Amino acid sequence: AREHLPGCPTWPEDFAQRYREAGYWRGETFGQLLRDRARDFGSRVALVGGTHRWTYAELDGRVDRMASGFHALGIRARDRVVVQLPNVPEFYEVIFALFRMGALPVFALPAHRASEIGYFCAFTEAVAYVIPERFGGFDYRGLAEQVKAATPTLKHVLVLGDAGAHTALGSVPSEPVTMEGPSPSDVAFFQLSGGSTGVPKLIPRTHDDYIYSLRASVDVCQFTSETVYLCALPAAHNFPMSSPGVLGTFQVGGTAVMALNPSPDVAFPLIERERVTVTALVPPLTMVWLDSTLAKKHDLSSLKVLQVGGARLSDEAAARVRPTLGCGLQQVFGMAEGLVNYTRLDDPETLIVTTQGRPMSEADELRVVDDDDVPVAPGETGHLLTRGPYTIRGYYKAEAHNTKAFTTDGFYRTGDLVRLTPEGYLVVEGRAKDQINRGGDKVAAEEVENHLLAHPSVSDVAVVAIPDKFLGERTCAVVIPRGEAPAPSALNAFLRQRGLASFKIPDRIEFVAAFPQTGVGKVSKKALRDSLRQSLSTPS
Ligand code: J2J
Repeated sequence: AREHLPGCPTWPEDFAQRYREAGYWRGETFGQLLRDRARDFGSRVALVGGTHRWTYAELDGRVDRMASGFHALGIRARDRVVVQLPNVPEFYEVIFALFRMGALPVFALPAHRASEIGYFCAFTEAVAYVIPERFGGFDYRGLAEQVKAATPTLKHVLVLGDAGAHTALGSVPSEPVTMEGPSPSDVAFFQLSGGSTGVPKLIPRTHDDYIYSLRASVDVCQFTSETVYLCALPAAHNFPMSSPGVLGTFQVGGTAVMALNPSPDVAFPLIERERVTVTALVPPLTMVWLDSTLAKKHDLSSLKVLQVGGARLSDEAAARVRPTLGCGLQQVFGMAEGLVNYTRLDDPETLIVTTQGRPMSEADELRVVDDDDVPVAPGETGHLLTRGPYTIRGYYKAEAHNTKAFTTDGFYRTGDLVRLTPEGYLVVEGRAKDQINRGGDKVAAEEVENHLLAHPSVSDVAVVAIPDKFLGERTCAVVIPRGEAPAPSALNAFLRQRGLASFKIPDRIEFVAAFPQTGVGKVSKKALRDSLRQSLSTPS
């Protein structure tokens, strides 16, 4: 066996062997997967978006050409490439080209800015960075300029659209080259962790493990070559990529449709025109779709299933999906680190409406434990730990953190507080990790705190969640000022100037003289959340 990429923890050999023998890991790679679909479904439409409509054969050919171009630029197997593209078909052209070469995409979100991108490029020693010319009113070429100047390893900025001073994506003339390609057990890409630490953690996923997660997903979700999947959430996110998402759609030879924007005015016409059968949303978007008057103006009758996940969906909103949109609901509780739970399509309505599903694979091992890692009584709420054939054994180059995030026997500490129903379904009751789930967008408290601590008027700060009707949670930064309290708007401007993604900018800033303490003299975020909840709900 060849050496694993340094810094990527992997499964112990006895587990790997077991997962292969059981047929979970079948020795496939993404490059070959697309080649096989092009052979079996060549003339069927694989990908629709913008003005493009690519069959499997066309996509396969485009991917080869893009890979040759990358090769001509000097990009090689195992090189890291930060990919930050919106929901365009080229997203999949780029990442399959990298997969085929064995180069490793790092999936950035369109919302990321200099702080996050600079970190990804530096930490992974990326050789290239792929951006759109502009998206959502933001010009990514300036950001790339800034990041390139700060990152010595970064040789290429590849731009979809007008490249300006950079290189246009797909513009590099090249001869077809034969490349050896990666091994199935190699890392295929890096997903991003929602995180709870000062800097985002990178998640190494292998061809073997991720392709297994696709197979298990399409099985549970009953995707077939007739499936038309609408990618409405950001394409780089693990949910629309793999649960079963666009890659699951490719796994079975179906059609994926890219929506540049998840709002009803963009998504509903696409559903009508392309006869979309299934899509995935986070809870706040689900509410927007449920409340949209446009639902009556478009023929949404092709839509059979709406998947909702990323954050807790209220039972009330869940119960409205079928009557309002005329389609089934599937709750999805997943994580980029691995484990994905689904309610099943034929489950009784009460399970679908009130639980977040059960593991998709019989090989998923789950433990629900107390603070001392002792299993709780059945039905009690506890910390969810998990291990299995598609759940990572450690983050990239994060040895110290990995000893805390994983048990010694390899279980991932999800940081979620769950309860198991008598049927064996999971209900997400809360969170133990220091993170705010802003309607599916994950904000690591410590990351925002560290940025705020750099401001001269901030003596100390704690970022916590406050309840919100629409997003479920919003962020509140509680600040102990140094001297006179600065204007909240000045602090937010400071964060933007430091290049923080806008979903991490605090929704609210409160000033206090001191923090409530725990018994051991640490800030008690629980007490802080409780007192905020009280003060925000009492009119002053
Ligand atoms: C409550 N909390 C949830 C849910 C995720 C499919 C679906 C979602 C993700 C995802 C994903 C939740 N109810 N239904 O990768 O493949 C919270 C939990 C979890 C964290 C993971 C997928 N669904 N969550 O959201 O890596 O706290 O993945 O640990 O972004 O989101 O976040 P992320």
